[in-house]
Amino acid sequence: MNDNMCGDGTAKCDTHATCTNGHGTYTCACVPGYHGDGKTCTQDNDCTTGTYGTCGINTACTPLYPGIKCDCLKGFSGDAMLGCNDVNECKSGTHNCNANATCTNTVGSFTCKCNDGYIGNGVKCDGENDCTVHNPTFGNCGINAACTPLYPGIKCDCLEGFNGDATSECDDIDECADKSATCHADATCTNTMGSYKCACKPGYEGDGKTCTTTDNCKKPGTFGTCGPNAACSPLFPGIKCNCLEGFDGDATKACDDIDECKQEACIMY
Ligand SMILES: [Ca+2]
Ligand SMILES: [Ca+2]
Repeated sequence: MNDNMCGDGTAKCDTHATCTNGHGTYTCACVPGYHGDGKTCTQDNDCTTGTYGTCGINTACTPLYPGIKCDCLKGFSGDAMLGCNDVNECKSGTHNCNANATCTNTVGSFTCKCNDGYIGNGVKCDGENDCTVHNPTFGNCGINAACTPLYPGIKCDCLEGFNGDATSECDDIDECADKSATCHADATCTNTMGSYKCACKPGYEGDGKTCTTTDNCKKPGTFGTCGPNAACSPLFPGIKCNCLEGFDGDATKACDDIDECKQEACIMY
């Protein structure tokens, strides 16, 4: 008969239990602060056992093993052991309602509602858009003008390409006349409502802001150049070189003066 099962390692008690020998047997018992059958012991949760008292209303209990910790729930304050009361966020100023909203206290929280004339979720409240809502106080912007809401009020600006009194009417700017147009020197400018158009003059090509000649004789290097004393005629593509009157030779290189006196025709005169 083994009378020392606790001492020889045969007994299987929990590490948080005491072992007691018997005749050919043993018993396990959980130590204070733990509960169970002795083979398995679980630590007591003092929030549920009440060994260390209980927290008050509107609180949260945290077991400390041993002991408890009491905290007021969010939105409540006071002595957590005795109980916590609702915080009136509207009165304490801890609310986050918009300046143009009304705060209403609730148990554990609060609500925000935008005041009349404002739109939003209470935390963010925008004034009514006086550009879209017809407001006799602020009126409307004029013709060819853009409206910007100011909450409250409106701001009127002439559209791009227009100027004048934005509250009544903005007129088209004649960019060609006032020289603000950026057409190329070899382009013509045409005024339009709110803008202007540039078009390259005949003999030029491009978008009007940039124009290049279509005369191949005026594009040095592209098709070569005619020599001295030669005339250039544009071809499409290319160029043609001809010696000027009174000159001859290779017009693409150089034309030389014809010495008429050395010619037979001269002798006749
Ligand atoms: Ca509250
Ligand atoms: Ca214009």
